[in-house]
Amino acid sequence: MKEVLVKEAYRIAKERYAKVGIDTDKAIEALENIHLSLHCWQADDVTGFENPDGQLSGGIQATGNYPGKARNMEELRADILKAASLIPGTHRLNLHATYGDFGGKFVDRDKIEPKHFKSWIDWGKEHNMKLDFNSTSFSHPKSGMLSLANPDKSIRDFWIEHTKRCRAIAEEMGKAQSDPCIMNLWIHDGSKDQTVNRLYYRELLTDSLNQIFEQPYQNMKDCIEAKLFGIGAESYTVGSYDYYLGYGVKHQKIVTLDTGHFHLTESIADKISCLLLFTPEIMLHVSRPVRWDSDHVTIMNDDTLDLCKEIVRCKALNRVHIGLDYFDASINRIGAYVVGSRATQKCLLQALLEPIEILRKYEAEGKLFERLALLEEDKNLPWNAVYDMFCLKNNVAVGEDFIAEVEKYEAEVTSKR
Ligand code: RNT
Ligand code: ZN
Repeated sequence: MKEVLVKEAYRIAKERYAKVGIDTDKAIEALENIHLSLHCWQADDVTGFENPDGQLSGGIQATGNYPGKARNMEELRADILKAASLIPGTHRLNLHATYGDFGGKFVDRDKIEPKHFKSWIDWGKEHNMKLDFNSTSFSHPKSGMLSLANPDKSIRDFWIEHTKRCRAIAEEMGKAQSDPCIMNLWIHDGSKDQTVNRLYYRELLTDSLNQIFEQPYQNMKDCIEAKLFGIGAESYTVGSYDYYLGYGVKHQKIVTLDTGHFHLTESIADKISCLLLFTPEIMLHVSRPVRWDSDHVTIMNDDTLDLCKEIVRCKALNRVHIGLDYFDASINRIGAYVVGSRATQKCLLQALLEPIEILRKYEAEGKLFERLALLEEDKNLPWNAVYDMFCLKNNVAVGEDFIAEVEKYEAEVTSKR
């Protein structure tokens, strides 16, 4: 993209936004301070390094067999760095427990230790990427339909032990990066058909969580992720939204909102202000459900825009952690990373550029036509010139130029795998 054009368009946009009281330089600065948590699992379809031939279980599915998926840690790291080089700003990396550096040996989930993540910590430091973490209860012989809510004590204890160890690993990560590691806990527990024991499994999960969270930590934060249903677990999910909302409020834990984990007409944006009032912080898994929790690549649609606007309108950027969670195996995986991350940033930027003071003044004065009119005109303001400037400032390909870069990496690297 011609630099002079980007600069000229930005000059005009800056003036246009000034008319509605918005400083575009400040919006760029604010966007630079938002660090997305990039999900490591987009590069290899949630395979991990524990058992590269293992099947993905737990009611989630990566569909497609586009060539070039990362087959080992070196490839995964290279792909993540490539993707990050096309996403303006500095970002975090969200690791699952199955992505440890196990040195070619099988290390069972109840045996993982901080040492298995030492090379990730070093790598993160080297590349200016702070780490977040996730326990992994799926894709394992003991996963079944129930993990932390399993009536079989030995299985439940196995997963409790795993999750406790994950918290200890997250604590080490947080300490090493002098910034809390956000640890997400999602389990697939549920049942395909009707159960007559809804309360019982939830009691078991509560007991497991209480044991897991017994140990306090300073350098990690706990998140609990709710879900509506999974494939093969359509009739009942132990960790439903009502369940985790209750647990989160009672025990002051962070509730993770995955945008694919609700009824499709439910507004995730509307949940932000509620959680902010009753839970300490919020974790997001930004995704795109198409007809179900399909984990399509995030795009700049109304759902993502509404969500970002709510965060900014609530002045809650310092209390909301923004992670991505989608896995599309049917297109170039690095491209998918970049499209979803840039789309999220574009939504955040539009939120930061909203003439909120004028809108709120209209609302306070009962000028409802004016409020509606400005909301509509806001959609027409040249936010895209501001995003282009943001890319230019961060030395990242502007606009569609990144497509050629992804293609080049495909030709030179991923197509040879
Ligand atoms: C599954 C949840 C969960 C996973 C990752 C891999 O529905 O969204 O967050 O996608 O942990
Ligand atoms: Zn998720």
